[in-house]
Amino acid sequence: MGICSSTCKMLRRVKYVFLLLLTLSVLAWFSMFSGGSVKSALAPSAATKAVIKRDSMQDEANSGTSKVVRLITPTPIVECPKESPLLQGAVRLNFEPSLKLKEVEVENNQVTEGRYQPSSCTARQSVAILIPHRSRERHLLYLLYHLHPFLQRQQLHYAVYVIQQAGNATFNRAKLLNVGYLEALKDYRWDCFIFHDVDLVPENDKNLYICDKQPKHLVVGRNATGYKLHYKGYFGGVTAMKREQFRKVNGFANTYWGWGGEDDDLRIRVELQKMKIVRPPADLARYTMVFHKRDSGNEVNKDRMKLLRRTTLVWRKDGLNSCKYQTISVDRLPLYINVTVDIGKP
Ligand code: UD2
Ligand code: MN
Repeated sequence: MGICSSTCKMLRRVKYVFLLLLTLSVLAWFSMFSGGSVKSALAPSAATKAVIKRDSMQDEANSGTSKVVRLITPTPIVECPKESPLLQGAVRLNFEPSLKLKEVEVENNQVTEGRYQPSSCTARQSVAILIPHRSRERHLLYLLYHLHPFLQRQQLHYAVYVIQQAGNATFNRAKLLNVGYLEALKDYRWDCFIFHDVDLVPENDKNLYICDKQPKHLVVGRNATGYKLHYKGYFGGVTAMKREQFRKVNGFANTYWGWGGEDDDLRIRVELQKMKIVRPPADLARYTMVFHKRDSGNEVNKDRMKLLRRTTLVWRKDGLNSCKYQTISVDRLPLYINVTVDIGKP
């Protein structure tokens, strides 16, 4: 009995130890299980993954043929107000000779690959800024310096495209802008396009870079012309057209090589479609044009008057639908998308 009782005691102790171990292992299992569920709450759930995938597919679908799939930050639900509270009106422009690209990049660190969208609200329009360019680096720097904060104060979703004409053949502003339109649509289904000279800096941020029901001419006046409209029907410098408006007129003519005429040609196209050019009030639509001489390779186009007389006959076959070019490179730089292109020669 004495022996039995000590054996029974030992057996009981073993039982307790066993029970304790069992409890501990159950607790361990439980904690592992709940740890897993915390992790899974942080990781995208199947539903979230589906949303992300749909967003990126949407982005890809919008981007036409583009292979680049980017996850853009989720768009806030609230639409931005009609008038941005960030506007300042007339702004002081600054053309500091020592300005460096790096400084402009640092000041605009919310711009990624030339693109920006407000974080607190959904922009009312998505706008592509198209800048035709060759060998005007200084002008481009001043424009980027002023334009990025200007567009951000207007609470726009936007991207800046610089379309560089490769080679030394005669410059063709209009064809470069057609290329810009076609290339930008490969990235995103922009609502509105701003065709923008590199040397024109807007002086008032109430001159809105959005498209209206009618094509809009944004440069009523500039310093060089005493801020007066150049001539009736003038449609040069900076213009805004909706995606559909520009497609309807078949874009710019591709056949204007050298200086002049291409802007008047676009006005004729617009009028042929019974559209009417609108302008913001003169006190807002003011620009400073950085001083320059006529560039070599952009001599006056002596044929421009002759070409303008044919616009009515040829606009259907000379334009976006006949724009042939070879893209040399598309570089997504911090502050703009640089499209270098071979557009041929006259
Ligand atoms: C006027 C128009 C411009 C256009 C041009 C005739 C205004 C304010 N602007 O500009 O829109 O109709 O006449 O073609 O009325 N460029 C280069 N590199 C070159 C040559 C031109 O980048 O070598 C680009 C640049 O964006 C420049 C634009 O083409 O701003 C127009 O050329 P411009 O500035 O020499 O002509 P401008 O000031 O007479
Ligand atoms: Mn100019």
